[in-house]
Amino acid sequence: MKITDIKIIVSSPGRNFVTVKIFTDEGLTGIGDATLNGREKAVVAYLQDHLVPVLTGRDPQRIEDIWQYLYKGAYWRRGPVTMAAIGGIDTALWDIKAKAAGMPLYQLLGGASRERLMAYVHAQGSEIAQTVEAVARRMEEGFRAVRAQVGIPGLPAVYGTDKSATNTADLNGLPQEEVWSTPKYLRHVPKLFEALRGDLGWEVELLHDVHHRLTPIEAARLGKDLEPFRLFWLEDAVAAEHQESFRLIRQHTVTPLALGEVFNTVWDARLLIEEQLIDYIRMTTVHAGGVTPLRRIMDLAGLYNVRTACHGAMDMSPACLAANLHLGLWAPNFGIQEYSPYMPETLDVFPGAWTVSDGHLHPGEAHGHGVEIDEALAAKFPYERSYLPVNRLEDGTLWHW
Ligand code: GCO
Ligand code: MG
Repeated sequence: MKITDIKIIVSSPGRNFVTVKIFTDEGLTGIGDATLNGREKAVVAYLQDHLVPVLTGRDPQRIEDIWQYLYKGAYWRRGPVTMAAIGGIDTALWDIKAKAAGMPLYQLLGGASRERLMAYVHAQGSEIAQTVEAVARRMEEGFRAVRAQVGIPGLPAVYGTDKSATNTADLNGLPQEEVWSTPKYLRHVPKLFEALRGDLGWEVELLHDVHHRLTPIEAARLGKDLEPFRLFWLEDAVAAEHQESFRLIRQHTVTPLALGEVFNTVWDARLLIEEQLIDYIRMTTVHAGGVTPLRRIMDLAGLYNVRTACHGAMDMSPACLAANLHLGLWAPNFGIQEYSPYMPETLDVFPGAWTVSDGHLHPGEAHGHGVEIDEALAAKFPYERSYLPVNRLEDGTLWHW
């Protein structure tokens, strides 16, 4: 088999997606997600200028060699742009290999380790009562695990509490600016979880995303304050450049910790995994550089009691979610899968075999990863420039978003 053509498709059915589509001389095609939210065009250039030219004519079945060629062979390794580009190619190659084998991808990985994958969804409100109501609605929809975020008194909408606060541009087409106060946040969040447990009880798994904003000692304090409410996890408690920070946090709290959505290689997570400083690794197919490396990372994590929890926000396309679901169905150490329901136009452009029911996901039995792209429809949704917001403290200091 030979790669005859590779198309890089940029479309915006509800939000921007970069999709790699690989064509072969045997008529099989495969797709992979290469979306890097707010930096889409950089990945497109990396793919078009540097990867497509070296892949045409190669045997698409030699996935490992191609991955090594793109990673080691580039000399300049790692980084979100590089790894998202490689991730798009690698996912499309696994799609083709599984189609050629006549089986769903999870079978090729070693078969199912479970019947279905527990999902968690988001619930938010600007006030505690609203978030409690939103979590209750999610429970009624059948979800067993819900991430709860709440607005902070005295601050405008913060991360995770207002739909308009993600991936938009201000009136001048520039990133929106948010305002942050750690003391106000730390005072308020435990009250949310107290209310949630008081009103909704103990059956539901509750999660919370700090979105990188605390220092290690602040994160340790929050973890302690939340202990009575038995969270499923506390996510991205600090900016993770210092993996060592988690030694301190870990010593002080038994609240489980999740991390890794911004990681792009195993080297970002090695110490965290080997020292068992986290409970869940949140790396996802596209940003980890594809199925090839993520499978290895999941296996390494399994050796150290760390479970999987692939990042599944809606800014990664259904092709990424599908690959995550195949990996999750196989992984002996699967933990949970984030699920952020897609907009209808996204699902029209990316029809797929995966299903969601009763709070659980399944990748389906279609050959490959089971998601395709409707190219004609995709062409009707052209790219729209957008940014993730930036964040400042009340005195104007730039902070982690
Ligand atoms: C999550 C994430 C997202 C990210 C987004 C950035 O837990 O799902 O934190 O909300 O902010 O994916 O592009
Ligand atoms: Mg997150």
